[in-house]
Amino acid sequence: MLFSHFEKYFHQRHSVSAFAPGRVNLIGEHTDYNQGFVFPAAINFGTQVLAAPRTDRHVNIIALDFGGERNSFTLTGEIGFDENSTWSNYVRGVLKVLQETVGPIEGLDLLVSGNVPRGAGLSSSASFEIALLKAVNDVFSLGLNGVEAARIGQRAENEFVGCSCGIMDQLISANGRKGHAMLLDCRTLEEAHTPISADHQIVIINSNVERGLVDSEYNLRRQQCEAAALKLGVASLREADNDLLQKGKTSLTDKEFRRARHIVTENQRTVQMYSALREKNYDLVSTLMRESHLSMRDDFEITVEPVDYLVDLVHSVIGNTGGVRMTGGGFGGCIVALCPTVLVDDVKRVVADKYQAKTGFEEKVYICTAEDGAFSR
Ligand code: GAF
Repeated sequence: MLFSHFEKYFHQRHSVSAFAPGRVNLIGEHTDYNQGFVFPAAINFGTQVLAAPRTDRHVNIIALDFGGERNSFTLTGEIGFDENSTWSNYVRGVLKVLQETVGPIEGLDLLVSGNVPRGAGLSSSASFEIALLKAVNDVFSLGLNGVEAARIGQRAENEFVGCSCGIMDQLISANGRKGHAMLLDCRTLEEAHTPISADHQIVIINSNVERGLVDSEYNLRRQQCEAAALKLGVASLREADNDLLQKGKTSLTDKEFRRARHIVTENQRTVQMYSALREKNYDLVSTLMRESHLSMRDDFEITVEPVDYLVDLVHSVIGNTGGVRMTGGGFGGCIVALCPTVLVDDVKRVVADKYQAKTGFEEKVYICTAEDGAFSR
C-alpha cells in the first residue's frame, strides 16, 4: 500500500524503506540533559520513511498522517524554517544538520507514515528523525552509526525546531534492542541492555490530557537545572550528590533546590532500577518507580492531576508486584507500568471503570513490547 503510494506520487520506485521506533522511558526523567542516567525501551510503534534519490538537490516530502500534506525545499543555500508546516521542520532541521556533519547530499523524494501517538510523550518526533536519518543513510551509503544519527537528531531539535531536549529519545530509537531496556549514561553514552522478563508486560496508558505549554515548561526546567548546577559549582547536576545539595541549599531558590533534588535522586533510582530489573526484584522496582513519580510530582512539578490519579489506580492493582509512573517530558501524556502479565486485564478493568468517570478524559491502553532500534537491526 505504502509502496504503491510512493510510485503514484513520485513516478519512481522507492529505493529504501526505513523504520524507527518510538520509546517509553521506564525511569530517569529529565536526567538526560543533566548528563545523568536514563532507562528507556524502544517500542512497537514507530515511523516509516520510504525514500528515493533525486539529482536536482530538491527535497519533496509527503506526510500521509497529515492528510497527505506535501512540502518541498531545496538543499542549495540556507534551509529555512517553515512556519506553516510544523512537521516539515523535522526534515528541514535534520537535513540541515546532516549536511553540516557529512557534507552536501543529493535531493530526495520522501514518503512518511507513522503510528506513534503524537503529543503523548512516546517520542513521535525522535522516531521521525531517526527513521529519516536511517533512510537517508541507506540511500546515500553514509555509514552513520546509531550514536551519530542520534546526535544529528538531537541537534536538529535543539538548533532548528527549538526544543532543548537531551539525547535519550533519539538514541533509544536508534540503538534499542528487542526484549531489552537500555541503561544509558548520558555523559559517556555508554549503553547497558537488560532483558525485560516475559512474566511482566510493558503497559502504557495515555491519559489523553493535552500537553499544554510543554515546550516552554520543558525548556524552563532545563534552565532551572543549569542555574542550580552553576550555583552548586558543578558542570552539570550529574556531578552533584546529596551532601553537596544540603551544603549548597542556601544558595539556591526553593524551586532550584527541588529541581536539583529530583535530578540527584532520580539518577540514583535509575542506576538501582537496572540492577532491580536484572535481579527480578519487583518489590524494589515498585518502590523506585513510585518514588520517581512522587519526585516528578512534588519536586520537578511536571505531572498533572489526572496522570497522578491514573498512576494511583494502577498502583492499587499491582502493588509491589510491578511498578508504575508517569513517563516522558510530562504535563499530560502517558504513564508506564511494568505489570505482571496475569494482572493486565485487572488493570484495564479498574482503569476503564474509574478513570474517565473521575477525570472526564478517556484513556487509551497500549500493550507494548521492547523492540530493536533503527540502527541495531
Ligand atoms: C523529552 C525529551 F526529548 C528527552 O530528551 C527527555 O528529556 C524527556 O523529555 C524527559 O526525560 O522526551
